[in-house]
Amino acid sequence: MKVAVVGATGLVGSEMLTVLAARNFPVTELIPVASERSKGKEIEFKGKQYKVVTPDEAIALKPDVALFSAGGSTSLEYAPKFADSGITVIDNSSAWRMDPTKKLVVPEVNGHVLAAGDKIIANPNCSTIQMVVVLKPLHEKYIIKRVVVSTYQSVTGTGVKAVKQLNDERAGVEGEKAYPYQIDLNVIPQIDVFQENGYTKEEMKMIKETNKIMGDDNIRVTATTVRIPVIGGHSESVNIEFAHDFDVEEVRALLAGQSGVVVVDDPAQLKYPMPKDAHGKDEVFVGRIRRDESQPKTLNLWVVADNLRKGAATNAVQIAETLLAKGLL
Ligand code: A2P
Ligand code: 11C
Repeated sequence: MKVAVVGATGLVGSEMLTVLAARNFPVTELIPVASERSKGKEIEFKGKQYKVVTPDEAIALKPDVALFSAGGSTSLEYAPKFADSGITVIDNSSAWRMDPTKKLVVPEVNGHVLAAGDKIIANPNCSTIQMVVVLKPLHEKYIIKRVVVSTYQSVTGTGVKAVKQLNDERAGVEGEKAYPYQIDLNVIPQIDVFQENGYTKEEMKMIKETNKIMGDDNIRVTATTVRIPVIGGHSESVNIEFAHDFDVEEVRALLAGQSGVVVVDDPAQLKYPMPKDAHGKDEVFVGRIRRDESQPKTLNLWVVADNLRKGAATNAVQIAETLLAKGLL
């Protein structure tokens, strides 16, 4: 496979290169793509050096598949141009996710929807991905009525500038700000811009994308998304109300059997998922599995994943792997 990574010099793009190599995706030729600013820069992949090209140059090189993580406007402009040239695009931006003609895919949850003719496939938002992987086996068994989620999100979700802001603040150095407030020693209850209904765009993504990926608009979701001074992964407190009652041990077994999920749940040994441990891993970690004693048929969970891995790069590469396995690439 000739593989282009659009945004190869960015945080998610470079993680895509790591994941393509680590998972041994059959890359015969890599085409690293970034803006005009980075043209000619050398990128190493599996011990070989590749020169960064612009998106227009990449189209002319005719890759089989292009993984995009270069922001919404680059995707809006270039994904259709790539697709029109016969190149399959897997897009990590929010540009195409809610387009009814585009698939929004988490392979463990709805990989089956991928079909011939899908030329632009959307990769969901990081905080949505890690939640739906956990919801899937529970919905199949008990039918989810409502989800209340609160997130604790890593600064890596914002990009290089935010990681630098946190590091600068820790070092007492003045620098460029990615957030409207100090993030070190603080918590900011705003991720992305506010919408007319008082929710942030990140919160609305979690709501709408969950319904689309799960293929069920009857699941009611409400979210509060929060930025915390952490690098390494997003954490979520997830409260789930079911139509049918459950047994906690059975829930634990269902989650342990779900592909892509690792249960870390042993309060006696102080074992629970933390972003420090999830950092650099491809799986979603779940713990603090317990009944919500305030109302019937309701469960509490704590879900952690590396937002640059399963939340972005890993999921995109898994979509490519699924296409390949189905003979669609
Ligand atoms: P560049 O490094 O040349 O600016 P991050 O999300 O970490 O900020 O990274 C964004 C990525 O998207 C970078 O690789 C960046 O390349 C790339 N990018 C930004 N604008 C464009 C563009 N117009 N065309 C191609 N790549 C772009
Ligand atoms: C964050 N979830 O942590 C965001 C980053 O729609 O892909 C990813 C934004 C997106 O800030």
